[in-house]
Amino acid sequence: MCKTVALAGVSFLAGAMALASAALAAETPDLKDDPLTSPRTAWFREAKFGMFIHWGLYAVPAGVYKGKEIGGIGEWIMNNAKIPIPEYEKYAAEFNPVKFDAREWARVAKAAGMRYMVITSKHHDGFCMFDSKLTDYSITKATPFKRDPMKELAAACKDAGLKFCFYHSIMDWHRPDQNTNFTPYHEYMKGQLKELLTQYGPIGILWFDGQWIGPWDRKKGEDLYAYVRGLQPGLIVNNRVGKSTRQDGDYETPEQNIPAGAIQGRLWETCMTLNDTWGFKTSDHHWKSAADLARKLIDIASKGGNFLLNVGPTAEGVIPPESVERLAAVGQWLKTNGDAVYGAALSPYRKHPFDGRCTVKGNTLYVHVFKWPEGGVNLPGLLGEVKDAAPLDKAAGAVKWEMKKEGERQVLVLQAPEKPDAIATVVAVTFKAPPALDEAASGGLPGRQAADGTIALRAADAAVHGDTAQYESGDGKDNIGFWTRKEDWVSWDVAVTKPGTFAVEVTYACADGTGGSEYVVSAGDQQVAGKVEATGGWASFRTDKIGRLAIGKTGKVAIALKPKTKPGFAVMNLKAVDLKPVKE
Ligand code: FHN
Repeated sequence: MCKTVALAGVSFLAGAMALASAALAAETPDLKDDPLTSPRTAWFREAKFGMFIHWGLYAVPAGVYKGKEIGGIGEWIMNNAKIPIPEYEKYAAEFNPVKFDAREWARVAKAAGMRYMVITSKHHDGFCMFDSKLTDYSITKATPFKRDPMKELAAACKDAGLKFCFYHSIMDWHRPDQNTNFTPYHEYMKGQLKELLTQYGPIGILWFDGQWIGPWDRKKGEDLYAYVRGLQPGLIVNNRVGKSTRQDGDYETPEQNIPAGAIQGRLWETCMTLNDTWGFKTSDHHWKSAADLARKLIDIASKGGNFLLNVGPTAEGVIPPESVERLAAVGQWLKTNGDAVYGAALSPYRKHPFDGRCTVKGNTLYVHVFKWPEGGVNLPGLLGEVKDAAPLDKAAGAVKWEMKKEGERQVLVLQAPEKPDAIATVVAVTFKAPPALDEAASGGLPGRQAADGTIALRAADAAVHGDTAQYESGDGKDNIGFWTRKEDWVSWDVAVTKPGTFAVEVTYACADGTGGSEYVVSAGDQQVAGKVEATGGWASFRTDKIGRLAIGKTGKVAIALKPKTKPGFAVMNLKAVDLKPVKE
């Protein structure tokens, strides 16, 4: 009896341990999985398009304080208007979003063709848009609304088939103690993240922000990454969990701009406003058009990225109608053409030889034509045999196509259909095998040599190598910036048709006190050295003639700019490298 019991006991114990270890295994995340290929990120790589929502107390002032319009983005009003904490807290008593309807917000996202929703659980102002046991500074305890909108949105997204995700700010203006003794705030933040990751169901992404504060560092970011993944192993975490370098988190987060091309070795997602502010401002009517938004999505997809497009709901809980209208139009286009975006891979062209973009899926090259030129679209350098070419939108009519020989290379010519799409006509070109490109023959290299022999290399076309340097645009910026590591460098592949000797000119900006970095510009085994001088500001550009380079052959040549030293905070803001032929 005893033996049986013993045996039974042993098998019971073994069973329990097996269950426990299975549970533990489920709870022990694989922190080393590669985000580029892990099953954990498959939904993100398929989704391509998500809704960002900035919603909080800042929607009450909506950009106005004491009767004055406050400049800057709406959710920064506490900082920009220098509103003292006790003063700002008073907005909570006015925050009663009686028109909030979680299902309507999920419907708007779905109708836009969005596949996930990232909403501010807590922005920099520290106000919690969820029910927390760790503070009374929350929507459930400090406002007449009392409900937990995050609970309602989690349910609505589940029913709508949208991934529900949180934005969470590390910086917290309601906790100024974080700047003097970070520990108590650190525990508070981790406690709230535990609430968010254990009380709202499966969470797709934790979108950190406000990581730039002094007390935060990459080690804390690594620990926090492991902590939140331990709570939900399937979670995706952005690079702002650390210090937003390419070593932090699972993916890059370019903001308000679209990189020149794919970010080598990393998933990435551009976040962008629909007007100019993340949080609602009554005065901001600078809405992007539906066509512009859809083309941005296409551009991003052609470079292998995701698009996180923001709405800023009002204090009543309403998504501005101008946003709803534009999102619906983008969704309408995606209804017909979504196959060319969702789960599509990046274009074989780094520089497209027509006004449009390409994406790829299996044996199909999707050609997204924004504007049809006279004579049709020419796609040089494609390899392989075309089986068919037809618009995804059957109502557009047929597309005549022809694969021509042009010297050594093939050129696919697509003629416009009868009814091209105002946003983009997508032509599905089916090959017998996955589409491939002879880049040198395609004319689709980032760097090109002009008829006069000049080689003009722009920041927007550079391949960026390293952890922090990145292309930045908007507000007068069009340069490689955030260049805080001398190990980071940039390059361009150029199709050289006219070899020779070139004068090298470098256009850059550098704030006072941060000059002095030495660098080399190389082409093949040739190189010429330069030194960064302070120019008076990160947007005050100057051009240095740094010497001469010889390029002795035709074909694809890699031209690189590599720092050698970095005495200051950053190397430079690089706008361009120009190689001008020298008459020997
Ligand atoms: O300061 C925030 C800003 O308010 C907004 O949340 C954006 C969205 O990515 N992130 C920070 C600025 O980089």
